[in-house]
Amino acid sequence: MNIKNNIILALDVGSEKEAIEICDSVKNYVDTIKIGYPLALAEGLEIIGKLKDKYDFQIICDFKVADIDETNKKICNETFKAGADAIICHGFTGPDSVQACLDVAEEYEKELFLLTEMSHPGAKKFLQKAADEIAEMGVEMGITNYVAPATRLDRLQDIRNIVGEDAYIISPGVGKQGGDGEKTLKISNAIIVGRSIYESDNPQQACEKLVKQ
Ligand code: OMP
Repeated sequence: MNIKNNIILALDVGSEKEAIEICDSVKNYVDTIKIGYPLALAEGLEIIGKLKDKYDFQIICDFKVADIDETNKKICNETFKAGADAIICHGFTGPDSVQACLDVAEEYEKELFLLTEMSHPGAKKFLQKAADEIAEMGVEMGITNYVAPATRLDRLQDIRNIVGEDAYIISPGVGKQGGDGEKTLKISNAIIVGRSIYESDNPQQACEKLVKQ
């Protein structure tokens, strides 16, 4: 994926109105938006098409798909049918579940991001122990896009070492979760930023700061 300024806006707002306000103010800085459950549950999957039509953004759907293969297929199918350019799936569910997502992404000629280790403190309890193996599984499956944390640069580097320099890593956790954008971008290809932009009194300035770092 080619992402403007290497910044993905996590648009975790609760209504179309708020989404439009933020998108209007940052559209010169970002061209890739991540939509997750908050906005999709509030406004329905139609929000994907609406934002794509209005702004020509690339849309990554963060549904952290984590079910059995047959259900994952259905989730991915609905998401790509609604116009998403990419979907994020969990890796802890194992290869059959992830392969189902990969198959549907390929069918639509869209992209899949495999989530390895999460960025929040709770990820240390269970997920961190499996994260290297999840990344290794991704490599074995031929996956080239990954999500890995900006909040633990040592772990981000470990995951980079496993997936290789040619893989595309996007990293959440910059700003409100404590991660540093500049340091993260030395290892990752793009950062995912939500609240530091959409909760800011001046979202444009928040983007400018991230671009200049
Ligand atoms: P802020 O913390 O507000 O910048 O938002 C971070 C965004 O990244 C949210 O949409 C989270 O759901 C998402 N995220 C994480 O914060 N940590 C992860 O490990 C994975 C994700 C994600 O998959 O995008």
